[in-house]
Amino acid sequence: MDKIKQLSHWIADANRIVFFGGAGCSTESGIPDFRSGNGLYSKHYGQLSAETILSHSFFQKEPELFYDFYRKYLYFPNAVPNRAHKILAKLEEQGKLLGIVTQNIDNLHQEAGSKNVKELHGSLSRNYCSTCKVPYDTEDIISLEGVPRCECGGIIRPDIVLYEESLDSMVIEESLQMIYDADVLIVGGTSLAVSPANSFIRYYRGNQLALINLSSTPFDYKADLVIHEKLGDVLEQAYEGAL
Ligand code: CNA
Repeated sequence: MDKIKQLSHWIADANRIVFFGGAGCSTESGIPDFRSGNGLYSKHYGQLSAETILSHSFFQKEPELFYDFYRKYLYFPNAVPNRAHKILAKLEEQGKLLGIVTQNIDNLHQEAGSKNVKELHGSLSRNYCSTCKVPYDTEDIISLEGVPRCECGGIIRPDIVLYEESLDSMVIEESLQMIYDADVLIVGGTSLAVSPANSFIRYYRGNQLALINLSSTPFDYKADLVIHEKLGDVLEQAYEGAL
């Protein structure tokens, strides 16, 4: 059977779909991913790699450079949800999708209307003072020049998980439970190169794992259906076929 038709059948019969996604889910909204040809990892900032700049130790040592990078390459205030985000939100509203586990930090699933979103790597839409923990709106910090500082003098930081930092244990637990409970697991727009997030799909117990990604991943062999096409195209066609 045609792969997209197969996915349509799974979606039509499911009522506990879980979507596990990454940066490829938002490239169709104009936000670059990390590992595609023109992704952020192809950009070097002087001699520094994106991975270095987005690390805890670098943020502490060089907050000016971190914020310069953030403003140029991480924060996209005009990005809006694309077809993939919207279809996933509709599936949740229709009671077919349990929720989303995302590695993204762009808040686009929530902007599309998704309610149950587990953000493994945090979100750029939340910020807090690294000293006194007072929360700040992104609009407030983005309008400031240079390194945004709290009234207490501490540096304000986005509520994202930087390299060298650990994931929130509650978010991990809830994400794993959701994947464990899924009847259909759709993995989309992720290279599955980032640990520990990439190991989460091992908690899926079913036999309807669809992996939709432009390039191949180290976990393709675990999937029951592998589609190397654009996520928005695939979800749109599969959703329409399931109606
Ligand atoms: P990644 O390693 O950059 O992989 C993205 C994958 O998506 C690649 O394998 C691409 O082939 C694939 N891809 C790109 N566009 C599409 C598309 N339209 N349809 C299907 N596949 C596509 O990103 P991961 O999410 O796997 O890595 C995790 C990192 C990336 C997390 O820490 C994120 O915080 C981080 N990130 C997030 C964003 C965001 O929030 N939008 C942007 C850039 C990086």
